Amino acid sequence: MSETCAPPGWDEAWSAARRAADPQALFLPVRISAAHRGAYHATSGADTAMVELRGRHYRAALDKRALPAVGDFCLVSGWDGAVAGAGSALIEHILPRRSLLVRRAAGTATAPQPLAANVDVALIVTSANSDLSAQRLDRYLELVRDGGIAPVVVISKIDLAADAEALLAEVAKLMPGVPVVATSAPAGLGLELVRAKVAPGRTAILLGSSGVGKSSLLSALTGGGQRTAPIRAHDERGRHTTTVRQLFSGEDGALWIDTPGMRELAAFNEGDVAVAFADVTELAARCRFADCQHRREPACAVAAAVAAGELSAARLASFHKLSQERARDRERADAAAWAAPEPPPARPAGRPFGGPSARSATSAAPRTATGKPSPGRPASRPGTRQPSRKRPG
Ligand SMILES: Nc1nc2c(ncn2[C@@H]2O[C@H](COP(=O)(O)OP(=O)(O)OP(=O)(O)O)[C@@H](O)[C@H]2O)c(=O)[nH]1
Ligand SMILES: [Mg+2]
Repeated sequence: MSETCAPPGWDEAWSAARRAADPQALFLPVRISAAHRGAYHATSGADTAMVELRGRHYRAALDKRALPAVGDFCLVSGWDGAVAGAGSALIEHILPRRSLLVRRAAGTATAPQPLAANVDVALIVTSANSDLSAQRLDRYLELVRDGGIAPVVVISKIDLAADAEALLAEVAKLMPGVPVVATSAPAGLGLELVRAKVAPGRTAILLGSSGVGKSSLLSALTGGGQRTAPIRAHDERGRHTTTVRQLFSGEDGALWIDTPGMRELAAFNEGDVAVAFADVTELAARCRFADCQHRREPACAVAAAVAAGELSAARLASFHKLSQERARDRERADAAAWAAPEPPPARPAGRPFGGPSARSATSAAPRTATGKPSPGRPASRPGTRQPSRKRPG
C-alpha cells in the first residue's frame, strides 16, 4: 500500500505483521482512532469509519485485553461500505501489539481494561495548582511501565505555580530517572519540550486526573480544538469533560491520544513493583533479612535511608501501598481461581454515540467475555509477618 493512505503510525514492521497475518492482502489495514462503549472508529489514513469485532472474536476473547483498543492496528473487511455510511467494517485481525496500557476496570476487583495499544510515550499530567500527589504519580508510573511504555511527567498549568522551579525540583525528586517537563497551554510554554519527546510517527498518550488540562495541552500541541471545561471552583476537580479515548495527529506527524480523567487507577498485570521502585529495591538488597518488609525490622537499609534523608518517607509510603495492593490482588486471584465459573454477564447497555452506524455497531456487539484470572502464588499480608530469611554471610 502507498504511504499516502497508510494508517497513522504505520511503518515497515507493521507491513511485515500485515503480510504474516494476511499473506494475500485480502483485508485493509486501519488504526482504531476512538474507542466508545462497545463500538470503535478507525482510520485508514484517508478515511474514518465505524468498525466492529466479529461475534466469534468476542466469544473467543478470554478477557477484555483481547478486544480492540484505541491505537490498535487492525485488518478489516467491508471498509468502503462503512466509509459510505453503510454500517461498520468488520475487524478480521488485530495485529500483534508493541505495547498495551491496561488498568483494572473501575468498580471491579481485578477485571483488566485495556486503555490503549501501540503507544510509545505516556505523558503523565499533573497540574501545578492542586493536583500533585506522590502516590498518584507512582501509580501512573507503574501502570505505564507495566505497559512497556516510556513515561514523561508533565506539570501542566505552570503559569499558576507560585514557584515553578521549586515545583519542578520537587517532582523530579519524587520521580527519579523520569523526564519532567512543565507546560502552560494558554501561554504556549513547554510545548516544544513535549513535542521533542514524541518523534513523527510515534504515539503518545495523555494520562491524568480530570481537569489537569490534558485536552487543553493536546489542542495546544496539535492546533486542534478538543473540548475543555473549567474545573469546579469549590474543590478544583475536573468535570470529566473528555469521555472518549481518541487519537489525534499533530502537524509534524506525531500522534496523540487524549483520554478521560481516570476515577480509579490501578495497574493490572503481573508487573513488578520492583521496576517502579528500583531505588527501594536497590536499598532493600542491603537489608539484613532477605524478606524484610521495611517496617520495623532490625538492620533495615531502607529505613536507614529514610532516616538519613536519602529516601523520602512519602516514597516509601507509596511503595508500601502498592506492595499491599499487589498482595491483595494475588489473594483475590487465588480466591477467584478456586471459585466456580460465573454465568456470562448480560450484554452491556452500549450507549449510542451518534449516527445510525454507531447504533448498529453498538447493538451488534455481543457480550464481552470475562476471563478467569490466572492463579497467583498465595501471599502473606505485608506487615503481619516477621522476617525469617537471614541473608547468608
Ligand atoms: N491557567 C491554566 N489553565 C489551564 C491550563 N491547561 C488547562 N487549563 C484549564 O483547566 C481546565 C480543564 O482543562 P481540560 O483540558 O478540560 O482538562 P482535562 O484534563 O482534559 O479534563 P477531562 O477531560 O475532564 O479529563 C480548563 O478550564 C482549561 O482552560 C494551563 O496550562 N494553564
Ligand atoms: Mg479532556
